[in-house]
Amino acid sequence: MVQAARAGESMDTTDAAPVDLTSLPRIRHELVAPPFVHEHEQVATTGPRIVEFTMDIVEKEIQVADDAWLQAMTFNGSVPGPMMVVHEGDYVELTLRNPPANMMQHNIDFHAATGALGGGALTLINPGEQTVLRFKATRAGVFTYHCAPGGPMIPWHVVSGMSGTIMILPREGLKDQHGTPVAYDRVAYIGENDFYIPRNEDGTYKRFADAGESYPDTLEVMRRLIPSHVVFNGRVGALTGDNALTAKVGERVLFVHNQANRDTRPHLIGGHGDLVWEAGKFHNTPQVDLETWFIRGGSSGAALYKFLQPGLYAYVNHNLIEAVELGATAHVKVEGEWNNDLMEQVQAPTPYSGA
Ligand SMILES: [Cu+2]
Repeated sequence: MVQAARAGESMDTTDAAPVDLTSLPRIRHELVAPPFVHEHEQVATTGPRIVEFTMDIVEKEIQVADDAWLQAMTFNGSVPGPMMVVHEGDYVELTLRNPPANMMQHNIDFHAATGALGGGALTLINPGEQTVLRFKATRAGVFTYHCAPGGPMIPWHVVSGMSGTIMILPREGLKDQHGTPVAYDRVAYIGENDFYIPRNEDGTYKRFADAGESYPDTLEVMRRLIPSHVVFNGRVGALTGDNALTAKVGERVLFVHNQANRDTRPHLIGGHGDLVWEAGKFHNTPQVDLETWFIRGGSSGAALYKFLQPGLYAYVNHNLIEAVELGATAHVKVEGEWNNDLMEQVQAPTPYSGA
């Protein structure tokens, strides 16, 4: 069954001329689970470095909603996979490990990388194997990475949770539409997933013993292109209520939004995108004052917003059916002083006084 999953193309690069990077300093970052991001500099204070990361692939069941479970496949145990942050000109050196307890082959396709299917052709590993891929971060922006082990395994692994974002910052940091440097106070890393969970005849969601058992029924739902769930960070409510994101009035939050499979349209209710790199690539002039922005399936985008009012904000996919009925809603709890100049309730509701 799944062990026999068709492999992607692999590639032999052993005849290529060696490259000597021994003079470059190395730094290692431990990855942290979303919506958070490992510590990093926005403006690089050093020259290019080799930046080391390690990720374990974890196949496990996750709960997607109160009544729905998914035999998920994950980078490092989280959906989305953790965000890596480097600077343009750095080298990313990833140790990718497929623990023996897993059932399937996996790999990683970095949209930020050049050649060999984004690294996918050089990283295909069986359970019980690990590999090291190095690529040069030559383009600045937020980019999707995802598993792509070949054939029908590609969409299945992606809609089972295997995607994430790498952020490659310009060495001089971000710039606004005039070319003036801008910074952020925090990153909110949101991975949106469309899930296709099969139902029983009575309408309840099917629960499976393992991913292999779930595959035939899941494929049938996938081929109808109607997701059962569209969620942020792996689960309905992963970023609402007690799990809400937080900020203070005056703080600038960089919302990084990843969707590896399907188009989406983030909107911050009551706020805006001050600077939006809709396609996620930082050497393009950011758009200003956006109400809603578009993330193409298979990409990450970034929007910077400075919160100006306190309160509870909803950050949604503004297909509101997907936001409210299918789950694509996050909350941001913002503390600070209300500004009556920006908005004031001039009269609280009173009985209707018309004829
Ligand atoms: Cu995979």
